[in-house]
Amino acid sequence: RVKSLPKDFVWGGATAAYQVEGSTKVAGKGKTMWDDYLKAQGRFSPDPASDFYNRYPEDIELSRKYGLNSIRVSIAWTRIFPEGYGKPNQEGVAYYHRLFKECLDQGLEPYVSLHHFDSPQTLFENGDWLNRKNIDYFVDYAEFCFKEFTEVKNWFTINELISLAYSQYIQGNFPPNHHFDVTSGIQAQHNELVAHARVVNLYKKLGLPGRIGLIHVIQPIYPIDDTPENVHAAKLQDAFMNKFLLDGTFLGYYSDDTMESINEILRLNDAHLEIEDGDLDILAKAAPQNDFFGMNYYQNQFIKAYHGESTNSFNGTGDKGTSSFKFKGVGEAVKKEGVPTTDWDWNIYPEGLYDSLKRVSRDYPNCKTIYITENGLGMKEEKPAEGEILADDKRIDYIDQHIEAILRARDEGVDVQGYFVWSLQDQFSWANGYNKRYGLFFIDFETQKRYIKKSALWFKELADTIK
Ligand code: BGP
Repeated sequence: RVKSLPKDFVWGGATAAYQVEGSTKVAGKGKTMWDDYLKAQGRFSPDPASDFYNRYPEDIELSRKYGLNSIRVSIAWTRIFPEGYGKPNQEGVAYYHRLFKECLDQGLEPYVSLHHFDSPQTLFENGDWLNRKNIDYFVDYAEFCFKEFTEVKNWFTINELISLAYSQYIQGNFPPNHHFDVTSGIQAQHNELVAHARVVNLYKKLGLPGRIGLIHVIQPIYPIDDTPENVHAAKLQDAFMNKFLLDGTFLGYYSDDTMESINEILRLNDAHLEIEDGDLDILAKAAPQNDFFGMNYYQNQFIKAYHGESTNSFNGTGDKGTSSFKFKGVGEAVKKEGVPTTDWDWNIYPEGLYDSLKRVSRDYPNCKTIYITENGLGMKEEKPAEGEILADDKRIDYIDQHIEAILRARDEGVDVQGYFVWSLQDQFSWANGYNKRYGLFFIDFETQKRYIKKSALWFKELADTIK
């Protein structure tokens, strides 16, 4: 369907340190909140993941060969500061210098996140983002990185603030596994926004020559029908999943309309939010200073009103029909006829991406340039025979439909400048392990051998149309 890409389009693959690097116990690295948790859970290990710590030259070479001009990576906070603060670990610092050099030497522009779900264990134990002291440590870590890694010109502070807060405290499938702990869920969102804003303000104060932004996953919420009850439920769910964070980031305050919904949710769930003196000044100062916005998009949600007790079950195995979500006083996620779903019950709905791009550019003038920083299809896939190419036509179709939606929004004036597929190569998935694959390149996790998927060839064909 999509025939060509715009001039100078950023065309990349995305990774995250903990999901690709492996080598979690080497070279002075400290533990993240996942190490002991995954061990105790006993389902899957973060080692060796994609062994990117050792094999990055190979993956970067593949990226170049298949036409990518950019790559999204994250720095593991615990490779730089094993305990989250204190003395920097020189081996970790040296590793990222080597990685960035390799990217640049191969003609790939690195887009670098400072935090991608991998809080240091020490800070996790003292409250993670719920402890305001950890915001200070994050700002210090960011400052160190800005001054050290001057070869990086494109920074993201935090990846998917909502997914982290939601998975930790609402859905309960990330450590510490709280379910519908609404106070923590909203407080973590706010505190992470303050952390982001402080880092943006610092970056601008330092007058550094690069660009900075953050990454939100947008999950557009639609009422299942137009009854007032369901329309209201969708409005509440949207405030919790999207609008609270978008307002905080790009307006620099939470609008009355947003707070009306948030307060209704808090009331119904005996929860509260604390905004400290000065927080809103920090947000207001940062809002116009974001250079760009990284939007991740996978799926939308259809919502119906729900008044019973909150319950949910998370589909971590890829068995269709096993996920459910019911949020007291807010809503219940339901499926809509005619909308296909993945094996993990995620709706396939490219129109949601188009709608989200239009919405963000219409409602948030401070949101200037947008990059789609993640989008892709998770599947179970078998290793191809030697010399054969894995035919992932479903993934190509998924990406194709979503690029089409992006280009349509762009034609209508939304400033989208690039696309990073999730994911570059197959990786370790936080709550699904190794059987949910997203990559352009298949990895046999036992031998670490890379195999080409058809989507990589398709990516290359489109890459060749970028002038
Ligand atoms: C996003 C994360 C990624 C990645 C992706 C796919 O929320 O930023 O780190 O994991 O989702 O999610 P999953 O692995 O659960 O399918």
